[in-house]
Amino acid sequence: MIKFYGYFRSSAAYRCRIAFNLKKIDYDFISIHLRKDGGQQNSPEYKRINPQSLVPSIEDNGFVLSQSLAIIEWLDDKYPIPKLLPIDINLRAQVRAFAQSIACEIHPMQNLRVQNYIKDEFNQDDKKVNNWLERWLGGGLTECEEIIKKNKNFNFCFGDQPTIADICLVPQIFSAQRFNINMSDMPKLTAIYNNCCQLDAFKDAHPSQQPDYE
Ligand SMILES: N[C@@H](CCC(=O)N[C@@H](CS)C(=O)NCC(=O)O)C(=O)O
Repeated sequence: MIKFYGYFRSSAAYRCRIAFNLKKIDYDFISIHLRKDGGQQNSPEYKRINPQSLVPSIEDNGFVLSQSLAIIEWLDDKYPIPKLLPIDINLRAQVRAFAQSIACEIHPMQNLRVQNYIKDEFNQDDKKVNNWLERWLGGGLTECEEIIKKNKNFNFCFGDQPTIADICLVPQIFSAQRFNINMSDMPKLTAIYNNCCQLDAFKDAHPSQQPDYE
């Protein structure tokens, strides 16, 4: 069985959980607590799995992989049904671009180690960190709303089936809610989020449903 290293609140791990669930693949979960013991992601044992000290990672018969989007595409190649990327090459590229807008532009700005660095190295208080999150999470999601506004009124970001775009969107909105980002001017993203949350694969991947939830 695939070993999956994650943490309930990690939005990158949340993406992989949704992909596992959509494809109905069981995995062996190994909890890496991001705050306990100085952050278990920094332990020498875990660094052997992921030298970047980030979750998620997977291990499958000696094959080790990190980076949630790489993991999801690997799962999609290995277990092709249901497809998480459209067949049409233009649409496929747009789905990847949207997923990367979240995973490469928005998400890194909220990372625990980035927030800690702002606080510890630049002596900023929680209010300043919240301003930072409002700028980068709120601003980034506003840009995503503009991208999705150009599409037809689909149930999901790029059609009537969830793709890696939705897989990235839902955990990002979960984080936005956690950091009190105002999304009242993002009706399209909110509607898609609500549609996704009706599906068992998304419900069961929610942080509150994980064995390490606290
Ligand atoms: N680009 C990476 C991001 C991974 C990432 O940032 N993981 C966060 C949790 S969501 C983490 O492990 N943070 C640990 C830390 O900040 O010390 C991916 O998509 O897998």
